[in-house]
Amino acid sequence: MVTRHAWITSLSVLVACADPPISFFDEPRPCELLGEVCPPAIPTQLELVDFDPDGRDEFVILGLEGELVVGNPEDGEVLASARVEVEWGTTLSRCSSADLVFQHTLEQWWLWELTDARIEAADHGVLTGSYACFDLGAGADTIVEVDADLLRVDGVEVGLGLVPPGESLRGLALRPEDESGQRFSLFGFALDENVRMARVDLEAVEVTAAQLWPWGPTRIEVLAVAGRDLVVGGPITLDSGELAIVREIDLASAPATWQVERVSLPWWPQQLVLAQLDDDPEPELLVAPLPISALAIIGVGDSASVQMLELEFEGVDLAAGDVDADGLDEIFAIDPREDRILEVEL
Ligand SMILES: [Ca+2]
Ligand SMILES: [Ca+2]
Ligand SMILES: [Ca+2]
Repeated sequence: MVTRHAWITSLSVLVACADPPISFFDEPRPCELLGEVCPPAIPTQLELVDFDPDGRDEFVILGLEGELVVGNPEDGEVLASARVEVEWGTTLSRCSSADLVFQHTLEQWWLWELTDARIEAADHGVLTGSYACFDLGAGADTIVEVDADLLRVDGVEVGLGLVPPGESLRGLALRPEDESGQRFSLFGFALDENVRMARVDLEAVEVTAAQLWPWGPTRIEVLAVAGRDLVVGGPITLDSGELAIVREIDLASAPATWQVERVSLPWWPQQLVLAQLDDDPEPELLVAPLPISALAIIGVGDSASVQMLELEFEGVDLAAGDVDADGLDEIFAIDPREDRILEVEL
């Protein structure tokens, strides 16, 4: 508690002197992150990135008061921190690159570069549609924006032909189709909760296939690309949910083809994280309800295998990363009752 009190005191001083929205601490500050109350005082978002590129992932924590902190999961040392703008609904997500995180509020977005012991704003803009950062296939992250039915990438604008006037695509996910960074499949959903798919060629400035897949009667909570597959999940009844694994998606053929495998769950899937938990190079899906009181580990392979876990705490914001450089990911969540980060023991 002494540590926490000291942190809050120094933070208040910092706020008073700082030029918002960004400020930095001069020196790393020791603190127990795992199992102890730690900075930020009230963590709300968690990601893992390899901040000092040694193969071990570090914690990136966003606090309720706008503290963005990189911490060492082993000893809790704070490696870098910045003050950022937050409001209700602010999210933080990891980009494909090892040292980038994407943050947005309801009105603005930032791309943060975590490098050279610093947190720096790499890009920044006003939020007008749906945004996310993706590796389009060329090995570098790009901000992809969908505003109404228009896709914008690096100054190129392409009409998608996916959503009715006045609507926009939500839950963006993307699958590169080659290594050019120019051709990819784009997935999302609109107000009617049907999955939209499009094959985009930035070089030709064209969409060669725009498809709709009727997901089901209830709303979509999670949507992500896992390897070559699309994963969609949401509630089915008041106390059950479903995950659909959409395989062999071929948007280049006419008509486009795909296959759907459905996995039933005893709760609504509201958190979806990709992780590497075994020797099989295919990613595993970590799926959880909110609060995170249970976890389904789903191997997508040729057919889905499901392992169900009950957790001893109710967490928020599931995240995974390899903190000990053994090639396998560890699983973490924020424990909001104790304002700490806990590891999910498998
Ligand atoms: Ca590292
Ligand atoms: Ca695997
Ligand atoms: Ca590991």
